[in-house]
Amino acid sequence: FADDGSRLWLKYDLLKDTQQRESYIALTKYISFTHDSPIVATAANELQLGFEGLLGKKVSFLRNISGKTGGIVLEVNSDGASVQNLADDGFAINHLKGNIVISAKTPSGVLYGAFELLRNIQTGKNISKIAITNNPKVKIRMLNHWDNANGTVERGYAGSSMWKWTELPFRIDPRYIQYARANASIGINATSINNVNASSRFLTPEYLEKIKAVADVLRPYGISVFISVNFASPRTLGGLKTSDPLDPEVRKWWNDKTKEIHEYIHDFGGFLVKANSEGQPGPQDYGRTHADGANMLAEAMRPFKGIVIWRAFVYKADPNGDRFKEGYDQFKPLDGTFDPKVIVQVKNGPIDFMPREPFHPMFGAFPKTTLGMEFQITQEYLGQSTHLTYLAPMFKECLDSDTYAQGKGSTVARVIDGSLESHQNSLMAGVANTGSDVNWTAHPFNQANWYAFGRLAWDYNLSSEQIAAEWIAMTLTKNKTAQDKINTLMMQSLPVYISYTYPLGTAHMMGEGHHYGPEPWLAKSGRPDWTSVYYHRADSVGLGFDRTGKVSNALSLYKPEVRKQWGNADECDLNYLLWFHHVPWTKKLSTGRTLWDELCFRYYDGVEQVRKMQTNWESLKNEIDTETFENVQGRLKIQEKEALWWRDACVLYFITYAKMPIPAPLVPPA
Ligand code: GCW
Repeated sequence: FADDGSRLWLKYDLLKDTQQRESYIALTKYISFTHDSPIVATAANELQLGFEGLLGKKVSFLRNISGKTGGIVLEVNSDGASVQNLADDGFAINHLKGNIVISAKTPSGVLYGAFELLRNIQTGKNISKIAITNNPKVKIRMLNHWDNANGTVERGYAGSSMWKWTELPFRIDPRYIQYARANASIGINATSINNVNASSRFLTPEYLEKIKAVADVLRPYGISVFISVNFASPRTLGGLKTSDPLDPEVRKWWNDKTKEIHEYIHDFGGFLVKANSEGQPGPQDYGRTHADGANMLAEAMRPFKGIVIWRAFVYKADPNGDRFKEGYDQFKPLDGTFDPKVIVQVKNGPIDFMPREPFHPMFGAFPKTTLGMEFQITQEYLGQSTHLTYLAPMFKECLDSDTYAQGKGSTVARVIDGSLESHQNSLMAGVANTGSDVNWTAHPFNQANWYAFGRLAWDYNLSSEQIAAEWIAMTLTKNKTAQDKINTLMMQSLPVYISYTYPLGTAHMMGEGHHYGPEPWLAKSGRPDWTSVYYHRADSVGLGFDRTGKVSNALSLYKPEVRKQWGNADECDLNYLLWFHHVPWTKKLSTGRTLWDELCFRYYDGVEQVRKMQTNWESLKNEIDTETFENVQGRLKIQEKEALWWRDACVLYFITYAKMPIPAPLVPPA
């Protein structure tokens, strides 16, 4: 039986080790719960489904355990010591009076606990003495879909949209339920279902009815629905003359619309807004600020529990400016003016989801604003669906970065979880990589990035290796040696990708528009800041964008400790070097090579490493089901071809400036 990947990491195949199976069977004789809530029912059903698959037996539900032992008990809201230290979505799993008790303050906590217990069994842990207390670090753990009404997905590489707008609300695609299960299993509790380049159509009664149908499916899995809105909707949809956020008619329109939405979806999550960015309408069209726009929507949301998520991804077409500074500059004067219901959602880096960016300078610089994180799970600049690139290390590199906002240890993670500046709310969003492909993400390994995003949003202290280990054990193989090999492969994949695409802190040199493949020579585009030459600044002297003051003073946006870390070309981490310095081709780097030689070395080494990844994958042939094995094998061939493409395009382009030969050891003699 070939595995088509559709079950993601929730495979629940029968455990082959009989002894291990018996030990679990002895502890799962029944599932008991008394709390009447759809979410607790979801938890119980999921446990039943999991046990049936993994242990090969149907476990029944019990209302009253009356002294029985050896089962699973689901408890909500008990005053017991076990829930005292729990946050709303947190859970405790303990062996109490002969039963495994999952307790939580809320039904969702029980659901997350149930998935944790299943994960323990799926990964072969001993649960006989289980004792876990677990709270999420971030409150809103969210996917952002860039899905359009016509079924396309912006930057989607796994088929068309998973939302079947033409079928809704009448037909519910069973995949919505699989999607909800997968998300709940990793703690994701919110989703915005349409593209931030938003069509007003999503606010029409026709679409609200469809969105309601989706919300009804997701609710029992603890997932709330958000809508991305088009800021000009009062004009385009409501027929008003303006969408000026200070206009009373406009405000009334949003108030009424927000009420109307709640008639369909009583627990509506809120709005997500891209405004005055890349041609989208916004408050600046009327001389107003981002805060004016966001606060207007927050006011409309006041009677309800929902919130407003306002994106900080803004920049203007200025050939002499530095896009690096735009979000910071436009939002900095507004710190302290946003309504408490507003979260400003900031991309991890200042440019745009490049394979490696320094953390966004807004983190740590906005003490009076709740900042949310926006990661991109879909791999727009990271090999799309053909390159194997495991993203957990990238997410973590950003979260672990120290902003020094309040001295050492002021990490980006602590800005995001609200602990550094005492914010009540917190948000981590990931741009989804899901599509209509049978296996959801096209590249089987891209599933791991969805998985890793959810796990890190729940707990950013988990290591990339641990997350990979969980995913591999649940998804690919139970063979320990094979698991370790795959883990190594995943852990090296991001540095390898960066080597043959964007080494040494280069950025934004991809093909125009589609963003697939290299185009470092791109010098003319619709906008100066969409070209490659704007970013790499190659000339006869050297390579890189000086942001230490000569060309741009962007480095000054960071705290002194951070400036110190990156400000001196002799000491700057080579991974960030060309983000901040224009380095002469002939300069000796800490590796002992000149910049030119080092650049060539990394491009060439990247290709070699892909070849090693191929060989390593080949050695796993007998451990992985054929369909997945061949799927990855084929994609690795594309990856090798395209690594060569990146290498040759970039090296042969930069050689025209460096005017030096490719170092001899890299090129075999003719
Ligand atoms: O990364 C860029 C993408 C756009 C995207 C934009 C954004 C949704 O190329 O496709 O638009 O970012 O984040 O708004």
